[in-house]
Amino acid sequence: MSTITESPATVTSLALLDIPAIRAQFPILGEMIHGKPLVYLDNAATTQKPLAVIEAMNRYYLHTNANVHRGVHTLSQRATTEFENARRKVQHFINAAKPEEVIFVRGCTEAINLVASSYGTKFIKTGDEIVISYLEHHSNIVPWQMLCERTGALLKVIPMNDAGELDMAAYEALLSDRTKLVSVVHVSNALGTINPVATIIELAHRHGAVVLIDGAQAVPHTGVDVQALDADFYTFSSHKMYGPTGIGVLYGKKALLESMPPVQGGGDMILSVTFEKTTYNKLPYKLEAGTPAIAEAIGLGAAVDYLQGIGMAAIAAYEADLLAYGTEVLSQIPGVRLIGTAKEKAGVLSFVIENIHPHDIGTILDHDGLAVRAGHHCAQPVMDRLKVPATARASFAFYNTREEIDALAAGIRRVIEVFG
Ligand code: C6P
Repeated sequence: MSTITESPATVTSLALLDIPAIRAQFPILGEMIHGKPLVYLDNAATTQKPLAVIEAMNRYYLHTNANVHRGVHTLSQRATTEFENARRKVQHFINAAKPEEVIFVRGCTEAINLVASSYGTKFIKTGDEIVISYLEHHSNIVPWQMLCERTGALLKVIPMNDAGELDMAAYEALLSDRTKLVSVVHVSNALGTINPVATIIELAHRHGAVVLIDGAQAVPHTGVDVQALDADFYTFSSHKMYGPTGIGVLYGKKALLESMPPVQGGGDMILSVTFEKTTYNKLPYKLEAGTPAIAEAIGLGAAVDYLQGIGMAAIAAYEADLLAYGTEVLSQIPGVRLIGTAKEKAGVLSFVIENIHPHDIGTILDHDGLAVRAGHHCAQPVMDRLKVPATARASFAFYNTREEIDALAAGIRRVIEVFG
């Protein structure tokens, strides 16, 4: 088995994380799968949850459960305080200027759809242009196609090279005064490419376009500062950042969110209702109709605390080491081809093996306790562009280890043996 010579920087970053102690915080990592220890390498699909998150949600249901923003009784006030504290935790985590710039939604998909349905329907007109990229997840393609169908706007796509990097010259050439909105992924889920989002935003702003960044795969792995980026909208899901499913975040600059009409009407989003006229509540409630996901918001807040306790810089450095090690180890296996070789990458290794379908790779690896994802990863245009029907994908979290990458490599060698 190969090893990589460690640079002093790598050794320092590895020393920063106490991996056995971290792993002990994730009880599920002790599961046996088909009699083998679980090696969980499907973190881009969803991450596992630490005890801190599970216990925060349990505590809420055991001691606090009540509806928020509605009751004068003690439990309701407690629930409201914890819910709004979670919003503030998220605000500070991404450095939003104000808590009301954090809108709780069901997940990244709902956040993008909310911007397309609300902002898009109000401000995008026939002949306007929306720019996305080849690297997008379907949730950052389809809502814009639906908006274009409704409005007669045009969808333009930033091309990418064979390594999975966006063609920035082509991007600049696409921008014009017709460009009203740019929506680009921060980190590709299918390939791991880290896009130069600060530059993408700056160039779009020169043309007066508003920019949404899909941060689903960025927020769990690197520090994100929405003000430094000058992002207009930034979206992500709790379940990919060690929090529960069922909740995610739409960050938006206050002035933009204020300009947006609600797309759902109901409780909590109103100030007053008569049969003649309804007046809407202030932000963030205007865009959060109905009882929110209260326990989930509290769980997300606990995930933010947990991540900040470890430190995003240490997490990014440790995962960069895992990626470098994994890239080297998998590159040495004859017949394995890595898909997505951008210079700037996060912890994703997509690969194919000659003459073996990725679903077969995934199934055989599962027999060894190795959880990877196989398929098009909800990014079919990426697969089409790189001329592969699907890939197998290992995606890392800070609880993964070099030993687990060695286990993946051994599993891949067995797959190749089985298929002769
Ligand atoms: N990617 C993956 O295995 P939701 O489903 O709303 O939580 O997240 C959607 C989404 C949006 N953007 C990006 C970049 C994503 O990676 C995802 C979800 C998962 O890659 C499930 S398809």
